[in-house]
Amino acid sequence: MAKIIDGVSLPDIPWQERPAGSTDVIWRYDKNPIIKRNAIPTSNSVFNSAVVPFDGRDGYKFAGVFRVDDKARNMNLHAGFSKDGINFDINPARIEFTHALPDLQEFQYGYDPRVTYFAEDGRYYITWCNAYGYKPTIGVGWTTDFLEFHLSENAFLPFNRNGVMFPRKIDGNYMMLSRPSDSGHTPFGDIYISMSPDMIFWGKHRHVMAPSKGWESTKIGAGPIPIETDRGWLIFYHGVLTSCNGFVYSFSAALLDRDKPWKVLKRGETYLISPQETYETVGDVPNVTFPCANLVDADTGRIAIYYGCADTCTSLCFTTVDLVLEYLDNHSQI
Ligand code: BMA
Repeated sequence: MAKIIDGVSLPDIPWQERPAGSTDVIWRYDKNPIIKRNAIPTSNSVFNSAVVPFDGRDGYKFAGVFRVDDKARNMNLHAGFSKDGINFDINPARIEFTHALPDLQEFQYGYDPRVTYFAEDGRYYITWCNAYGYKPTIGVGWTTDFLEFHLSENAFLPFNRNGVMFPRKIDGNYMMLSRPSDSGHTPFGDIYISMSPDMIFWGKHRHVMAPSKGWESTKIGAGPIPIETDRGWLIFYHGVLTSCNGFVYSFSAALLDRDKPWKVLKRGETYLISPQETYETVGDVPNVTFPCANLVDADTGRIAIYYGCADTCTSLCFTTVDLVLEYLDNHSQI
């Protein structure tokens, strides 16, 4: 098995064996979706959300930040907790960020959160698509307990989306993937990486990957927090194809260099999950599978991936570190 660097034993993450006879690299949980659109009374939809292991109070083992669009169709972030990583208690009230920094703007809207645990300072950093003057960029905040949330400065200028932090500093810098975009639904988009010495000032931007072909020919964006292995950073990323019926969001995997993660070592030739089940093809935005979080058990290499479906609900799928690396070894486009 590939070695997972700084991995944690997580025997209790959600898991199902690959169905007998299947050769899929990633397979779906058979009771998807795990979070329905009406999970709280005010929700229109709950999707594109981030879950992390959380050794918390009341027997909870997982916490998360959830994208909840309400029935007025405001996009908000809510905290939630779970004992099994499948059934979640989502707070009915949205996260209210406290902030001590001068001149920070009030929260306007937020969507597509990612959460990164940083062992170095014990903080869970949250990055999300944050409105700045009602224009999307990458917002940054942190918490230690999922009760009190602190707002920091936005990482970038508008327009930007899909901000995904690495779980440790590299060469003394915090690292974040992002996807510069436009004010609309963005018919283009490459993944870049930026560095910061202090989580305030971001620079040393490097290009990581451009859209490629077929399933990822329109735009790509980082997904869950990168998984560090002895072979490189394993990432899942979404790719978008423009069909005659609109965008189609699928996802695959890539391997980035451990020391210079803007260098792509391997990149999947095909999607590993595309919208095929009804809960993925039918919803507020049809044909979207959008991964935002992964849980990894360092002992077995099992990975549970949380992904949003059709901008409506949230689902789970499974793979292992070795299966994804084997796929990338045999089916890399570079
Ligand atoms: C993107 C974001 C995602 C969404 C996707 C498909 O621009 O808004 O949250 O899942 O479009 O609608």
